[in-house]
Amino acid sequence: MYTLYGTTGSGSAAIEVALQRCGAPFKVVRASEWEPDSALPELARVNPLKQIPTLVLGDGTVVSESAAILIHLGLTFPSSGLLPQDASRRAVAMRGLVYVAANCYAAVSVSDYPQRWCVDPKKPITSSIRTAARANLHKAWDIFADTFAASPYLSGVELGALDILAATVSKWSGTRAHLAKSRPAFLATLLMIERHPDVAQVFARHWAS
Ligand SMILES: N[C@@H](CCC(=O)N[C@@H](CS)C(=O)NCC(=O)O)C(=O)O
Repeated sequence: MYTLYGTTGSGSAAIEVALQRCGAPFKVVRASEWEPDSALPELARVNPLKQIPTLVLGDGTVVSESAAILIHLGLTFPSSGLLPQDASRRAVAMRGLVYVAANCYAAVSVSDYPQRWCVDPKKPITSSIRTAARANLHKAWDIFADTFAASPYLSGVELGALDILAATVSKWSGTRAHLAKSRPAFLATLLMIERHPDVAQVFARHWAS
């Protein structure tokens, strides 16, 4: 039994989709830095960064960092299709996962918490940092779209971890609106990923309209 720390509308959605693709039993513990009534102290004990998603394995091992969690699940459940079997394709998928985590997720975090990135957080400074973070984020997605080919999924013929993470992280900070103008074909790929039944079911809970 896995324990997943997360909450609605967060990156834990990606791990829920992945765990379901693996057929692995899990429970979700609602926790997030922005919900004081959640299991935040428990999350802080397992991940001092207090970030979600954080996954605790059956033996108590803690895995945080979305790319690491998805790679771990893909390697543990090879028949899930989370990672391609072919070594070169798998290397590209892992490159993509780390790319999204390092460049896109990180820029979302700066945009969400600009006050962490200046010693004297005043409104004009924080809003200037947020604007720059979003510009960097959108550029990182444009480069992602130009670098990672979809056929039809980013992971190949079937849905994989890279699709799930890209569809999740592109939900935030104006990314989809930007891609609608800059990379409409890539946005169509993200929307196709979202229509996959395993993704649609989880996303409907996380992003109820
Ligand atoms: N590097 C982490 C980033 C995770 C992250 O920033 N998660 C957000 C929620 S979607 C969070 O917990 N933010 C709270 C904080 O940074 O204090 C990953 O790739 O999983």
